Amino acid sequence: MQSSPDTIAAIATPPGKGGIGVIRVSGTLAPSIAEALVGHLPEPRLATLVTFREEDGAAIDQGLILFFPGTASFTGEPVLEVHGHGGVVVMDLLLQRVLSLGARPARAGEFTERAFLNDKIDLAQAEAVADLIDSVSEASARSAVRSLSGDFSACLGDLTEQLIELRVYIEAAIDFPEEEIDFLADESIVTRLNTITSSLDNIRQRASQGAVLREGVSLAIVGPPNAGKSSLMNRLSRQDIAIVNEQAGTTRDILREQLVVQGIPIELVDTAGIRSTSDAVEREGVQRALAELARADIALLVFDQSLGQHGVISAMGDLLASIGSALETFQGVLILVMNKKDLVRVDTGWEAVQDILSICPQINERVSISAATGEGLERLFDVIAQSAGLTTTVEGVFMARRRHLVALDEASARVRAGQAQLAVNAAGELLAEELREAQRYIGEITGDFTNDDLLGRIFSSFCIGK
Ligand SMILES: Nc1nc2c(ncn2[C@@H]2O[C@H](COP(=O)(O)OP(=O)(O)OP(=O)(O)O)[C@@H](O)[C@H]2O)c(=O)[nH]1
Ligand SMILES: [Mg+2]
Repeated sequence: MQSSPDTIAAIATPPGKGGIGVIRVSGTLAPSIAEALVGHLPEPRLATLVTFREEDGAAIDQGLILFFPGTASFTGEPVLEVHGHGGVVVMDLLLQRVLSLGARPARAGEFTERAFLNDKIDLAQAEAVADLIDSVSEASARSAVRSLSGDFSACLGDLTEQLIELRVYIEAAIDFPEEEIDFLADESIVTRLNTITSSLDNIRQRASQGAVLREGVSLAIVGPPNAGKSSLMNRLSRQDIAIVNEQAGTTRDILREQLVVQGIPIELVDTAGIRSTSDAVEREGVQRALAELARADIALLVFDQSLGQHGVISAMGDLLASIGSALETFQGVLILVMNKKDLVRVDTGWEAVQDILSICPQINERVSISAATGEGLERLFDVIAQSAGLTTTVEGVFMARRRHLVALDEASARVRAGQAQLAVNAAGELLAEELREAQRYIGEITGDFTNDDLLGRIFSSFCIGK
């Protein structure tokens, strides 16, 4: 791969006022732009205090200039960083001056794209640049930086190495049949395949936790009217978002709020209480509640335990009668929340749980809380975090994207198919072919095998200046 002929420039700091603002320039014209802008070529990699000037010598601003020559830069091309004062007008004047010296405005993500094209970073690292900048929690920032520094890529590199070695071994055996390797009897092939599948599983687990940190999960609060869903919404988000009232059927519209629970971004959704009703508006609210349930990753099924054992079971019965199929087909994690704990001396409603579990076996977890006092909330947060797939036991989470998980799953499926070929048919050629495919899928993650469409999609989702 070679560097692109254009020299690109963009304001790299966010728009608005700031103590400083930075313009980034990358490409072969970088040295000549520096000379024209400040009168001399700055010493490489040394921050120099200079005056930036227009063509006629008029000063635009004073600031620092940094020059990274040759290929030892972020993009792999000569790079300039122009640090001026961070005002909208002065940044614009500086950028116009740089553009008049032959640079063109950079497209979104173009600096990182050049870093990738010039082999400075691989694709997973390039994506981690954007993910680090967009991180909404400390945990996601830490996992992004782990991917950015190449830990994820290094694991994938090891895996690719193992795949290649095994392929070479098998293909040699196929090409020289006189050596008569008995594929079935060759223990080393089986062992190596097992090692590969277990490292794939390990990487997949670390990456899927990173994907949760990055993409977050949607959490729907559903249940019968008056159970305290809106009170729970307000309690979880620590804000007074939803109207709470002792009237059944208070909430009709869907209410949404973003929050971060133990480092996981969560979209919290409050819904209308589910019951059969003749009120057209409320009926629409119930329809919308069901639609939210269907697309949620996690659902909190909330009941009022102060209704007592019989009351709760009857509420559950009503709910199942009107939306039973929605619960049966629900794909996510279903958490039973027994609310209004403060109103009961002993957990009376809790006794109903066994009955509820027997009529609704989809329930994965149960928690007793009081939305009014906040009791039980800590445990609910833990259960939510666990349900989001984040067990705190896994070390070294990698920031990963959906496409990485898909590629890892495909690779894993190919290796397992290969194992089956070996076990059932003792077919070396087919095993080798599956391993080749697995390697290709791993290569898609790091960008060894990718098409331009995918690259375009990935980099265009960046901001200008990255
Ligand atoms: N004592 C007590 N009261 C609660 C608790 N949670 C909710 N409530 C009360 O129960 C009533 C209903 O609460 P909401 O949060 O509006 O219930 P909802 O499930 O959103 O109701 P709909 O929107 O009508 O479906 C209100 O009077 C709340 O103050 C709780 O934990 N303890
Ligand atoms: Mg409500």
